[in-house]
Amino acid sequence: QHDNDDFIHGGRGIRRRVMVRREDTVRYTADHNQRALLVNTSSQSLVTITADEFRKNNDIKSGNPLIDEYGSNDLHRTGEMGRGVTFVGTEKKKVAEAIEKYHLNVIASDLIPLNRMVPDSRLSSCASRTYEHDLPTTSVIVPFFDEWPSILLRTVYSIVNRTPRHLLQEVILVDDGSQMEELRKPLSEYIKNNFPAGLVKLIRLPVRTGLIKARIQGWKISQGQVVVFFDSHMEVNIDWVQPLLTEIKKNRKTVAMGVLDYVNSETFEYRFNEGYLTRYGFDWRLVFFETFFRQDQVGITEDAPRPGAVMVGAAYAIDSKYFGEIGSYDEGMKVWGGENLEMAWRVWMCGGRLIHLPCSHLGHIARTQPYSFPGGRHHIEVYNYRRAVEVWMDPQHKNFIYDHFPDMKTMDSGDITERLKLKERLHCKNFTWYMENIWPELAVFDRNTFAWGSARNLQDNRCLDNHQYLFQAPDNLFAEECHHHLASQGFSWRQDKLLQTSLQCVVLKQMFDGARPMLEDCIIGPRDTWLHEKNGFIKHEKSGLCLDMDGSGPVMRTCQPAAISQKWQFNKYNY
Ligand code: UD2
Ligand code: MN
Repeated sequence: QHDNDDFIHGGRGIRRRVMVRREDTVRYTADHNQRALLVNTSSQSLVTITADEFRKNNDIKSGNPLIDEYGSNDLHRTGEMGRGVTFVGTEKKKVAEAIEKYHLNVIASDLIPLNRMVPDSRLSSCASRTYEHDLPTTSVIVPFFDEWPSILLRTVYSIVNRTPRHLLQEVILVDDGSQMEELRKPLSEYIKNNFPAGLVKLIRLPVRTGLIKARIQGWKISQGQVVVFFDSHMEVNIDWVQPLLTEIKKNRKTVAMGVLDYVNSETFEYRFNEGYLTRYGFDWRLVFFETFFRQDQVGITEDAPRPGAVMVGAAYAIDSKYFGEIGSYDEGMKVWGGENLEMAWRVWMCGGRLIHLPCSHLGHIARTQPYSFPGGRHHIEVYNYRRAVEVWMDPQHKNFIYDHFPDMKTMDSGDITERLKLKERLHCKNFTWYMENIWPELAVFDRNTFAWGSARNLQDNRCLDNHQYLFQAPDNLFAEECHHHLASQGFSWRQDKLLQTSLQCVVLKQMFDGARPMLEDCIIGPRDTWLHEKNGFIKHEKSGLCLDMDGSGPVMRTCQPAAISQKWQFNKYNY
């Protein structure tokens, strides 16, 4: 009964969402591009209306007046309350063309009020929270490149209408050298005619510099005590800013993140995961993904702040002066990508904190990038990643990264001496500290381990493989021809006797001859321990069964000392 519409697209381009599973809570699957999709979402119902009805309801041309913070009182308008729109008949073809061209449905956007209200997506306990009146003033900085006008303006309306006016210093739109004709003159005129004088500012950069530099330009002219960075296709929820500002007021060295909801790129339906909060993680491929919070990270109440490991990129607030002190962004990074990892590592390692605020919600349209990446997307991403990796990681971690990006090790990624000086000046901790304290979920293959690298079966010569968590059967442990790349074949036999691959541990759910070993998060609960004899057995300690191999892959068998199929060799031994 679920068609694709019931899925939420991960949509950070090629950076797939993979995940660490929490049993039976949220189920994940993947689309044909191996992009991970999240199932079990709550959804507002879609409205299907005809083209004529669309036109009748379309109030965009009459201009939307500013309204109070709870949105329009006409809840029947097209797309009101975060409802999506779908198309019938001849409209469908036009819509398909628009999506092809803009990677999202600009026709739908034009039909939905700029000032629509969205459903309250917060935990129910958030609704009754009250916040101090006296909080830091805020500048919201929105860089954009060729963003469709109604989408950009809906972002602005939502900020203006749903941020307490005494806290909103300004909204700064930074046009990063857009080429789109539709964004020229009408935009500045629209702003002048529709928003309170001086509240919404527009600066235009003469050439495209990428979102990282564009954010810095916006920050430089901002006057608020706090800055918040936005994408140009977002819609904020009720009381989104107060939780962030409250935490910054308590501790100025705070990066405060809201929870991202999803605005569907084809229907513009506003969706959210009821009661489910997302944390973010990364692995040695620098794939950025959604995961869950550990039990020890959940506060006294469910809606209390929770520590984060890395950040999604936009939708966070930071004290403006502190942003400068910790080195804003690496201005050597180009276009898009990597700055979110770099900033999170830096903030944690240099004495700050990165937290999630469950009561701050913001909707974001996920879509693939509609713009070009000079030199190619892969090149830009690897370039930015290399800058971050070279500055912040220790040699041992860098090697895990290079193992996945062979072109990165020798590539020229510009001068990083200023960033290294910054690290020195701020007396930052090292990456080993970060891994042990902030992101222990990810295996540091060669730390506190007896054996690591690939694990090869001496009989059939295949290696244990995690399939890079590509969701075919996410819990399974596989065997594949050995290529020894850590991302899929990196396994460690740890000093605490756990058998771990990148993000998970090998466990046995049932203990009988013929049982299949599985992968599960290491960090939750007591995990199975294993014994290993150099170039010999890998034995499940509790059951006494030995890891063997058959046609379908790894399997548990009664130990037989003579069986070659029960002999395993790691490619690196520390003893
Ligand atoms: C995610 C983040 C984004 C940023 C990015 C990695 C969220 C919701 N989004 O990207 O904030 O951290 O990962 O870098 O966390 N833009 C420019 N100039 C350019 C390219 C983009 O101004 O040359 C603008 C663009 O119009 C948009 C913003 O930068 O408003 C982010 O770009 P995106 O929406 O394509 O990135 P997204 O959501 O995949
Ligand atoms: Mn975006």
